[in-house]
Amino acid sequence: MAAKERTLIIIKPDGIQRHLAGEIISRFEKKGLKLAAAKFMKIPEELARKHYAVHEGKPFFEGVVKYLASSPVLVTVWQGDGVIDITRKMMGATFGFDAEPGTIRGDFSASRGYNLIHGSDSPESADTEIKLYFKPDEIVDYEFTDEKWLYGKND
Ligand code: IDP
Ligand code: MG
Repeated sequence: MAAKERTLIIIKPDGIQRHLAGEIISRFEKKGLKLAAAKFMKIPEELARKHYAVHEGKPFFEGVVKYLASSPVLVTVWQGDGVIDITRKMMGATFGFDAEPGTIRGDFSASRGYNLIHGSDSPESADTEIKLYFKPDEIVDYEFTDEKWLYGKND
């Protein structure tokens, strides 16, 4: 897996309103993932439509667009080996009531749609989604001083 693998993670409106942004960010930090960009914003409906374009035509499409645009969110980019798979596992299954305990959704959501967090599901969608929110020069590339302790030498 490329070390420069990146993913788009959004703390959704319910995550901000329920005061869970710090908790969620903290989990990714403690895992050793690297924050590469962050933007606190209210997503315009037009952008929410683009964000969820793959779901256009599905019964929940209009609802999820309105939800994403309903209140401010924290849009972030995280970087690291396998970051897409790692963050998807840490998020848990889509519906809060299905998600395993120990995952973000499993620990904090009992809802279908209001599930606190968005995370890209493939390198292709990460690339498309990151470009919706960030210019290339807004994504910061840097080294952790404890990189060798986080990732080991023999991996
Ligand atoms: P994901 O967020 O786990 O990748 P997707 O299938 O990509 O799940 O769906 C995008 C978002 O749309 C979900 O996170 C959830 O907020 C919402 N959503 C998905 N399916 C439903 C549904 O059946 N009812 C209501 N909202 C839904
Ligand atoms: Mg998805």
